[in-house]
Amino acid sequence: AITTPNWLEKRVDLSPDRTALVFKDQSWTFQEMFTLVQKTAGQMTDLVPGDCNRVAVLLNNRPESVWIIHAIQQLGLETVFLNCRLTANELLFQIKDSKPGLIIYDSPNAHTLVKLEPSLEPAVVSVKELVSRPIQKMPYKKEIHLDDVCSIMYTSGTTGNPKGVLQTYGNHWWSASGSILNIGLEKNDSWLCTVPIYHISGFSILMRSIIYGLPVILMEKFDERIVNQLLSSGQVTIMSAVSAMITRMLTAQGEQSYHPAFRCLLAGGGPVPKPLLKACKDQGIPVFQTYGMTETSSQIVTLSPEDSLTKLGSAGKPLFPSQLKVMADSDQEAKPMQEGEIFVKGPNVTPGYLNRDDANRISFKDGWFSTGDIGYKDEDGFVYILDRRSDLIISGGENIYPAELEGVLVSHPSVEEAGVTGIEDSKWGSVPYGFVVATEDVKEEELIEYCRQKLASYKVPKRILKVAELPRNGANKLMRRLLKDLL
Ligand code: S0N
Ligand code: AMP
Ligand code: MG
Ligand code: MG
Ligand code: MG
Repeated sequence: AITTPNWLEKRVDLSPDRTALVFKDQSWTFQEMFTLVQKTAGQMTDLVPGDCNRVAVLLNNRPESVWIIHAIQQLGLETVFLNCRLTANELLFQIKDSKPGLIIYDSPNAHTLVKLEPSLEPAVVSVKELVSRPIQKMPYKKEIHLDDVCSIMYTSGTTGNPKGVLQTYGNHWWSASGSILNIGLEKNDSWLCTVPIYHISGFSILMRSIIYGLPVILMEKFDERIVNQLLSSGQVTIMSAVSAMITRMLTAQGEQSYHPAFRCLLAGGGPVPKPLLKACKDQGIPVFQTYGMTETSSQIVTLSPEDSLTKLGSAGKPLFPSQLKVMADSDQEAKPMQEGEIFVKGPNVTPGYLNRDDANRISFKDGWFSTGDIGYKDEDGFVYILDRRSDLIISGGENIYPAELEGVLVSHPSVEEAGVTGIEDSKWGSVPYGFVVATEDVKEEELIEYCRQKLASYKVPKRILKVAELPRNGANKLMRRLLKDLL
């Protein structure tokens, strides 16, 4: 395995006085950050049992969260990122599956942890408790092996339990390299992070910051007015966003243009509608569509600056040195303009899922990762993403799996059968609607409330409609795509 020096230490050696992080009106240099990270590591080290190499975090986008995530890396441990929007029940499986030796949470997420704690084995510590603990001498990592796992993020499948995606240091290194070889690095660059750090969209910004020596402007909560101020002030040059954010930014901004220093709006995490891209283009906003996923440690295909105007609608070409192919069927590559399933290969692609031999066998074919997404390449090799093969619903950048919601609906005593599908939505892109065959006169509100008890609120169906029967094929399989016709 390739060995490199400890990345944060290396960064501090190269550019100690550059700004590493900005949060509201506070900022920290890489040297200041390193001091806080080492202190945090010293406060954490004796909490993690010696036979355990993982720490799970349930943390909002805050400065202390950044120190903690780097401290975990300094100790040579793996970080399991827990999605702060999930309910305690939804998180339980991920914790049991990844078996962390310690869970760290911050005050905005205490309400979830309180419900979890009785059923948890690992030690749990709040950020408040952690920062007042004594500082121990700690065995920090002098070197990093690129094959070592750095982070684990859970993603669900069409059926079955969520899967922990392993992201190695090498995956992050190559992802950061591919990104910068495309958009370049300029002296005044800074990257706005208002996407959650528990998603790879956000965490990848923290890793790029260390690798490039670039300041991150961190926001705890997305607020289009504050974002627009930052983009108009010249303080931010690059931003990662999902469509739902961009729509809100445009609405709040009106005709006003952003500062010319703002040079890259990376738009991904789900479909980026062409009218939205067009609106950005018309306002002179430098939008770059990107296609990437947890399994590729963020972007794997991104439009390049020179093609951003001529290839509007395309996600671009695979970043250096990654590859992408479209398969028309299991052994036939698609011709230009012909759609098929997208496969990717490259050093930023995950080595696999945690504890999931079956899923790993199915997902990888001759070193190519099967994404489950449908798309095509045009005659010039530009990639267009059309759809998911599976029934995944992406709402505002969060994934929703119909099968999970159907399971919850059917568990209600009045519901006999349930089908869930995504319905187009101007705010979120797509939102789940439920269709149920119900035995008695149960009210829609009651079923929605029932879902609220069990599911993260972004997953709760916007409508739950009673129908006489669900569309099924000859084999009695639910035809989710026909559910729309029942509206
Ligand atoms: C869009 C966001 C900011 C909306 O959240 P907001 O406004 O903060 O809402 P809250 O105040 O928390 O809640 C209010 C009500 O809204 C509901 N709600 C919140 N989010 C959603 C949602 N997504 N869908 C539906 N409803 C939502 C709440 O539930 C609440 O409802 P009630 O009142 O009923 O309780 C927020 O959703 C957000 O941050 N989204 C982005 C998430 C994200 O980053 N996803 C990307 C995941 N994918 C990847 O990481 C791979 C791609 C990638 O890396 C990438 C992506 C983009 C750009 C670049 C890259 C890259 O490759 O580098
Ligand atoms: P996640 O599963 O949260 O890692 O998000 C990755 C998924 O988001 C991909 O597998 C795609 O289905 C979807 N996605 C990401 N980028 C795009 C894009 N530019 N256009 C359409 N879908 C996208
Ligand atoms: Mg919130
Ligand atoms: Mg997701
Ligand atoms: Mg039932």
